[in-house]
Amino acid sequence: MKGARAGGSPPTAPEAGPRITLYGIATSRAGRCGWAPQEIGLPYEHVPIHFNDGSTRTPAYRAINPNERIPTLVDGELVLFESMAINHYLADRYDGGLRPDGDAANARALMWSFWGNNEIENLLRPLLRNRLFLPEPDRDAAQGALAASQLDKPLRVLDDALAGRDYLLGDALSVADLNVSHGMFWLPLAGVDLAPFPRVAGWLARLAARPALQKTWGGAGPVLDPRDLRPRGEVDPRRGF
Ligand SMILES: N[C@@H](CCC(=O)N[C@@H](CS)C(=O)NCC(=O)O)C(=O)O
Repeated sequence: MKGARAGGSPPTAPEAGPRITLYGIATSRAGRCGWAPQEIGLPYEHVPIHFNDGSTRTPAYRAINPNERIPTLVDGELVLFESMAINHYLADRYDGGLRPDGDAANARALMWSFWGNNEIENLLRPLLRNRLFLPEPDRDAAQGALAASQLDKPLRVLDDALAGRDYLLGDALSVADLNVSHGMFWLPLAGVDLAPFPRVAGWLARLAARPALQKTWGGAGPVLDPRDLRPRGEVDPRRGF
């Protein structure tokens, strides 16, 4: 049986209105957590707070996310931060086709999520800050170029992993695809040429065409919000996207 849950209780959809609340704008890492319930068909309340306008620094928000970062997901008594962990929870609890099929597949999905965090997102941060998210005078071109060149290796790994398959775990979409791909839709906007990685480009195009993702973007791709761009001096360099 695909994706039977070890814990036993059947996945349930809320009966009266959404019981899930997701904090964070869609073009941040919160976007991957909005994408998951859209795929699942799970209603949720969206509180689109931004990471750059002080909304993450209020006492009320700190009480649910002491990191002062987005996203945070609240499902009844459960409060979670870390976007990829949130998506694994949603897949496990509500499935909707995102739950990996069995222990080995689940382990591979977790492997890809940890990999995405360590090998891709750690590089996306300097890349996107210095090519998109900082105002032009504040960008460090050398840092952006270094991050772009360091992406070659993980992009090669991903391209090879996608040989003969449409999605990371095989023929079917899973939470692993949402987690690894989400920040990567910015790559072409940040000047990263995906032509040497045609399977990655095809996989991203396949995912970008999904109505569930387009709903979270509110269009065909991610769009910068003016609040994303804040001058040096106004932003703690350790914080932000
Ligand atoms: N690993 C965390 C990273 C969360 C994170 O850094 N979010 C950014 C927005 S994409 C943020 O809230 N930054 C605000 C800040 O650092 O002050 C996750 O995946 O949820």
